[in-house]
Amino acid sequence: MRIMITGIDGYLVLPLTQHLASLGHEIAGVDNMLRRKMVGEMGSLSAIPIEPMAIRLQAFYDHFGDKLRFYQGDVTDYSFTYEVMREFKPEAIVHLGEIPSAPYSMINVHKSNQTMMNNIVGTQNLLFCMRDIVPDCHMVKLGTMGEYGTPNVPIPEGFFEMEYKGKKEVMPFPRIPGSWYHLSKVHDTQNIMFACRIWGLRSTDIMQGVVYGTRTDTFKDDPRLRTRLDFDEAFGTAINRFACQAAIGMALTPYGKGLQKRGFLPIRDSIQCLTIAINNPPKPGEYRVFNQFEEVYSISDLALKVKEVGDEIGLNVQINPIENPRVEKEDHFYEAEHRCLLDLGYKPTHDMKKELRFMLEDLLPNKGRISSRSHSLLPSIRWSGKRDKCRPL
Ligand code: USQ
Repeated sequence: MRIMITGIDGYLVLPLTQHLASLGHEIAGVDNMLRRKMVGEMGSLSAIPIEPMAIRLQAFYDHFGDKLRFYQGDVTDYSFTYEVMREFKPEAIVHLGEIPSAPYSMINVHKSNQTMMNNIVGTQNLLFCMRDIVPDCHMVKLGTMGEYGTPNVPIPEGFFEMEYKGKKEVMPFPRIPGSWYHLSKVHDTQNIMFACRIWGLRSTDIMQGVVYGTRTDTFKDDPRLRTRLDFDEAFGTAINRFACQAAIGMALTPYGKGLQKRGFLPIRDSIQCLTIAINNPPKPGEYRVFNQFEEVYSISDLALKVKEVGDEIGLNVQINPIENPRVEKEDHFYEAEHRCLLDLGYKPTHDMKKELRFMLEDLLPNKGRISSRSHSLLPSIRWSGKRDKCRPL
């Protein structure tokens, strides 16, 4: 299949691209190299050393042959996107080229606008190009479980049914997102749904939970193929940050009560799920939603798991809850349906401790890199708009 993938320099996308190439797909990889710049702006770097794009591409060719054409550019630039799609004519687009950070979008009006503009305009350009060039193409779009927020009722897979005067209507489940970033994904969702309804396009909108881990089966022991792992407060997810904190002997930082619950999945499962979505396209005109996560944990449970694994290898991990810089429910109901991918054959890994052990093995040799940016492990971006370091509770 001809698959266009946006964001191929990113954490999840690089190994996804490797995996799809190893299955024999032809790939157009797009990236504007923004992630490296933004993490730099946060005063941080990837805990796992990564290569410049030219070396990554060489390693790709060495292991996977000429399956990848790389296009450096920005999907918010309509002419660039149009040209790539006109030349490559994708049968599927996997759109992961968005700014993925809630804290980054909460820094100030500029970061909020940048996140909105980047995410919404990029998706719009792809939708218009699909309509005009490849109307039968399937867009697999990365949304987030955070679009739903944390309501006091179970979360279905995108839609729910309402009945009035004997007539049934299927409606999108309400979204109560927790940041400007999560809102940008809600807007994307609305726009994609509209494009499918009006133009007959087809799309799978993936509501993904928090991804973690440093390993997939695609790296082939070649360090040039490794993917990044961020730990700064904007681009590191809770569990990746906790693993980095454990590796350098810094106390783990659950925010507030730490009873916030989220759905989690290891990076290797995320790749498996996205591949399933690509291999099982919806019908023309269909917009569907998959909730993509493996297991639900509270943030405190996560911290305890990292401690357990760290202690087993002699790290003596401490946990010090700190002030919560975010405005969010700290203790709440959380139940979300996630059947679609399982029905299509997703086999969850079900071994968070094993993944955590791999992470610590990969992070310990990079202690120096993480320690050199340890300031970025303590949050200072508050949802109130103030910017000062959070204090221990
Ligand atoms: N948290 C801590 N301590 C930390 C970091 C985070 O307690 O050091 C808490 C946060 O307050 C939040 C939870 O952990 O309650 C999750 O935070 P996170 O930074 O791991 O994840 P989030 O901001 O929700 O965003 C991440 C990705 C985003 C993706 C989302 C999936 O950055 O791209 O969309 O996970 S979900 O969380 O399901 O919305």
